[in-house]
Amino acid sequence: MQNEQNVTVIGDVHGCLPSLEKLLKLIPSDDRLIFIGDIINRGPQSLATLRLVRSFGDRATLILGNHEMHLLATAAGAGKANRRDTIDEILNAPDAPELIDWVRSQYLLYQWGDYTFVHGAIDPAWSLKKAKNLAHEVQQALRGDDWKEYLQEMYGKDLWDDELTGSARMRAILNGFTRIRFVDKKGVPDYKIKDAPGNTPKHLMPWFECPARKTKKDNVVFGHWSTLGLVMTEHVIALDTGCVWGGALTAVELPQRKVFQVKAPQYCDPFA
Ligand SMILES: [Mn+2]
Repeated sequence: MQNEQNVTVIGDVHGCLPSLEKLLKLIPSDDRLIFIGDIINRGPQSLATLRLVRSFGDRATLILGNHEMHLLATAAGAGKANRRDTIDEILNAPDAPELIDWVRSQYLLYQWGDYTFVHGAIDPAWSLKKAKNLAHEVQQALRGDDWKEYLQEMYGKDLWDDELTGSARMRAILNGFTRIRFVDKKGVPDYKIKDAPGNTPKHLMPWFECPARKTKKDNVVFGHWSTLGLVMTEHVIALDTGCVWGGALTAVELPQRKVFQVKAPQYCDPFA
């Protein structure tokens, strides 16, 4: 049985507040909200977007995307500034400490009914049970007093291995949830390629099409991959439709899979 209340999952907002406000008008007001991550950065109103999502209190849950992790690492003094970052307004805000504390209390993996929500992927090598344990491990570290220390070496292309410890283990877990797009037939990620499927080397496939993937019978919802567009198959929902790039902001109401979508103005040029 599903929970009685519906849940609406919302794609990558990237600080596009007007599009989010328009979308929210379409969503039933008693739905719970799950933001699939990357609510901030790149777009024009990251601070106001973060404040709005936090103001929903128990109604909203945030899945941590690579841009939320980048915010946390930067707040921890370990961030590598990117010329397209628009997160300074958050870090300089009077309520920055509360906003950062709220972000680090959120989830790499969240479950509702038969659905599992992650920002980018579940590493094909992980069973659902293992993924839950690994997400929990990082979430506990982010919620702890030593979270800034924990994030000091967050950036790197580490691949998962059961033997990993320390910062390489943290990086491989974060990559497995927030950065994977393409993998080979054994499920090993390739972090270099970000295109839509079709322009990619023949030995690579989208992670969710990998025959070796251990979660292929689980229902997984994710964002992160704007060039993929809206995907809905028996077990997979992908809903980053590139609002910051001038695409659309998409939400899907569960369990009935009703789609809400608003066309979005372009704030970022993907080729700039
Ligand atoms: Mn992302």
